[in-house]
Amino acid sequence: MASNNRDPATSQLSDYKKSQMDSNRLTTGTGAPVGMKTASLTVGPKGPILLQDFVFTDEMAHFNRERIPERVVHAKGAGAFGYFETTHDIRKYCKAAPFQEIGKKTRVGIRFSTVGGESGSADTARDPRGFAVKFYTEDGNWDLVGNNTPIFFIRDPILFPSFIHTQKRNPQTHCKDPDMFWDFITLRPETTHQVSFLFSDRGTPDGYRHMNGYGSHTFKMVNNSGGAVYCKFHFKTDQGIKNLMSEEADHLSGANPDYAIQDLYNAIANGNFPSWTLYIQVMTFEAAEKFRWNPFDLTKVWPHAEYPLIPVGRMVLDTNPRNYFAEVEQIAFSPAHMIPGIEASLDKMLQGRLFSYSDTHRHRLGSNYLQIPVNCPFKSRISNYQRDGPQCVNDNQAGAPNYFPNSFSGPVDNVSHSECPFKISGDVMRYNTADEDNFTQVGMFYRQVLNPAERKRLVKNIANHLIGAQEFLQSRAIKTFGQADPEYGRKLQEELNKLKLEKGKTSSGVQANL
Ligand code: HDE
Repeated sequence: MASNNRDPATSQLSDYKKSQMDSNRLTTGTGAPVGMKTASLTVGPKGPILLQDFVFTDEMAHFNRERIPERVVHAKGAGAFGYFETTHDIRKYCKAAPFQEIGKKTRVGIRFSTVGGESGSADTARDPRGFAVKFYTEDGNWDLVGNNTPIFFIRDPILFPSFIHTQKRNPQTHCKDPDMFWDFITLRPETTHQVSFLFSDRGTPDGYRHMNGYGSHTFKMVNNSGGAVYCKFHFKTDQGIKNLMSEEADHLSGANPDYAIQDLYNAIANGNFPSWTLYIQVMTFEAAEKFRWNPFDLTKVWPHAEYPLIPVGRMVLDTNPRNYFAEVEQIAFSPAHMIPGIEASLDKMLQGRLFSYSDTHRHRLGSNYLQIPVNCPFKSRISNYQRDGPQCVNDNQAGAPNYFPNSFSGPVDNVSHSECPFKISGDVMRYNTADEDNFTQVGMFYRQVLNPAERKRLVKNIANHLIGAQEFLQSRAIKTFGQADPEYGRKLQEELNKLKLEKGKTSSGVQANL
């Protein structure tokens, strides 16, 4: 509720005041009332302070520990809550709890984010956007941890730490470094597809409400009879796609670095609830074996003409977080948080992520991160043999036995919840994937997805960034983009030549998280 013609985000404090009957009693962390909050306990007016001043030490010691590690990627973000409602029957593919009844509503928590920037970085920087959804189901929490693009830069997770280092800061200068970025990109041509998305208009979405979300990976869906198919998830924005032109995005980076957080908060506070329609693409196991590309390659899409979108339901965000740290900073998504009916595919990138996320949560939030209220599966009671550990804040499963098997009514397993069996064979070795088809779909994106004006802006956006890299990297990039489409390379060369004629032109004015 906005007051004095200010938007809901800027009038949050006055709205809070209106919601309070009386002031609360001020206490220490132990609940003891405080006599005076504005003076420390001193010997005489000039000090020193007594060690017995718990009001002071309690507050100062807590303050000293306020920061937890920020996410190593996706550090800047906005969160909200709402529901997912199933509108179409997909039970022939999937037995997952949210899809078992038309009209069924499942609570969701969502976090949108930029990727490369730190927690205080600008919302409108050129970057992919994270689109992570937590479904609180009666079979446990299911996280679909996607981005606003259906593809990714690499196809083997072993490259991820290096790739991310090139998006972040130079180890000596602590500045963003176009040499690092373009060196890696041009040495690993499988990045060309996602880099082309990134430098198109889609690299600077207008806030978080006007973009799609994609599960991106190939997942497996299992039905009630044990039948399985491969699938991909697509959330299409009901607000329509809207992107910022680069100049506008650059301007907003300075004028309002929190543009996207504020936009989402205000829309929800004003009752203008954003929504997305969920679709799936489905591929049978037989079709996957014959598909002309590796269907598990995250640098490629499944063509919609062959694998049409099947509608599933609608996600609506109707609730703002009550506290950012508690509910957004501490929300912990993991692709490994799956439920019966949704399983992993062979996708190497997905496999790498199945390890990485819960690992980072144990470091960032502690080994009991699933006890934090926003992560706690409130629709499904936790009953297992895990005990103790730092910050155990629930009843630690009280007197229930802590070993299995047991004869004393501890929780029992049930084979009906087992994963769907599948066959796999192959020679164990490290397979080099660098030379797989890196360019066919990029050429299709350049020629068929983008219109002439969008192609022009794509080339301009790349040139404005590439101009900051060394000449040999520029030449390598032109060759790479030219392999996707000769015109793409040629236009990039022309644009770079034009920029070089403009005296002193460098990429330093371009706001990008790369
Ligand atoms: Fe992530 N990613 N990622 N990522 N990712 C993280 O997890 C990682 C990838 C995505 O709002 C981290 O909790 C690896 C693809 C989102 O809290 C970390 C690989 C996609 C978020 C991590 C990838 C994503 C993250 C950092 C390559 C889209 C933010 C903090 C194998 C399909 C979630 C954290 C939120 C966050 C690892 C690639 C999406 C380090 C190893 C592909 C939306 O664990």
